[in-house]
Amino acid sequence: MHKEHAYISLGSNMGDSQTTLTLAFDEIDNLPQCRLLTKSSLYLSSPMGPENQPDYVNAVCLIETALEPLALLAQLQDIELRYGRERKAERWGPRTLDLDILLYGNQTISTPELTVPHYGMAEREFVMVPLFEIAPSMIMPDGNAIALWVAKCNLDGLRRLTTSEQA
Ligand code: PH2
Ligand code: MG
Ligand code: MG
Repeated sequence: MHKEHAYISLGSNMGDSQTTLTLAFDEIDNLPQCRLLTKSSLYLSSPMGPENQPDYVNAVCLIETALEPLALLAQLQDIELRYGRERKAERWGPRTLDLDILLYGNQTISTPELTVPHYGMAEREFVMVPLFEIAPSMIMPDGNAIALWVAKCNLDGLRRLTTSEQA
């Protein structure tokens, strides 16, 4: 069975976000043909987009999977729905759980449903910092070291939750 490595971002700012993300790691590990290899710490993060919404809890994980990208996306969306996700028109609005595929092997995917590498990841400190935590020597799709991408991020609104703070 052919397996690929994929990086997934997790985010939540409605309900008990820390518990949701902790459970979501297990849900991902329990998906068919998926195994969770590494997870980052949880981070508290100021909202990107509309400011009148709660702070987010964000994290990133690495999985090994035999699912094709669109099948993986469907499974992640199924988890989102089971955790109360409602699709709203407002862009970047609050959500109980958001699971995005950041990278899938070294594939470039451009379909109406899915864009990989994730289009906004380079500018998002709440993605790049947890990714750097679990993959500090990764070479990014543009050929640069991940450390260079992180160095370009604004880290002001981001804080790693300490072990005693984590749910
Ligand atoms: N997700 C969004 C919009 N804004 N802001 C932070 N800090 N973290 C997120 O995960 C996030 C966001 C839509 O996906
Ligand atoms: Mg998202
Ligand atoms: Mg999403």
